[in-house]
Amino acid sequence: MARRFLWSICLLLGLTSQGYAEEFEIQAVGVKFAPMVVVLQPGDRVSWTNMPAHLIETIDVMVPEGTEKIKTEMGVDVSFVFENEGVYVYKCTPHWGARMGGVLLVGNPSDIDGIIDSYMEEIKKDKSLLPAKGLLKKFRKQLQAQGLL
Ligand SMILES: [Cu+2]
Repeated sequence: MARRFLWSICLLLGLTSQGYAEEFEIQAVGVKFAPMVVVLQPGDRVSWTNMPAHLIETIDVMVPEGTEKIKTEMGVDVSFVFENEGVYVYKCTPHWGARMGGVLLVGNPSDIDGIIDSYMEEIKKDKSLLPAKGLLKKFRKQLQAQGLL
């Protein structure tokens, strides 16, 4: 009887934690996104606020395979749910020269280090991606600090 009771509790907890999606907010502050790095789980939502002169555009070669492109209109607060596990790099296109962008880690993809390395390789092939270098370096450092790498 006691065992069955415990089992029901576990089942209940398992179900509720699975159905719970979190929400994260990123604010545009000057020509930076804060926080610049967000770690989330598949199904979680990310909102970008305080976007009067900004937009979000994912970088084609720096998102998980099969991910739909995001490109928002200038000056609009937006929010998206991320389902595909992996590392997403995005930019504010008009402020890309000032390195305005950010990185999302969704879920727990295998070989995060390898993903970062492959994105760094893309930068060597395409100079317009150069601002992503600093973002990826900070991303790697933060994951190391959090014990995720
Ligand atoms: Cu901007």
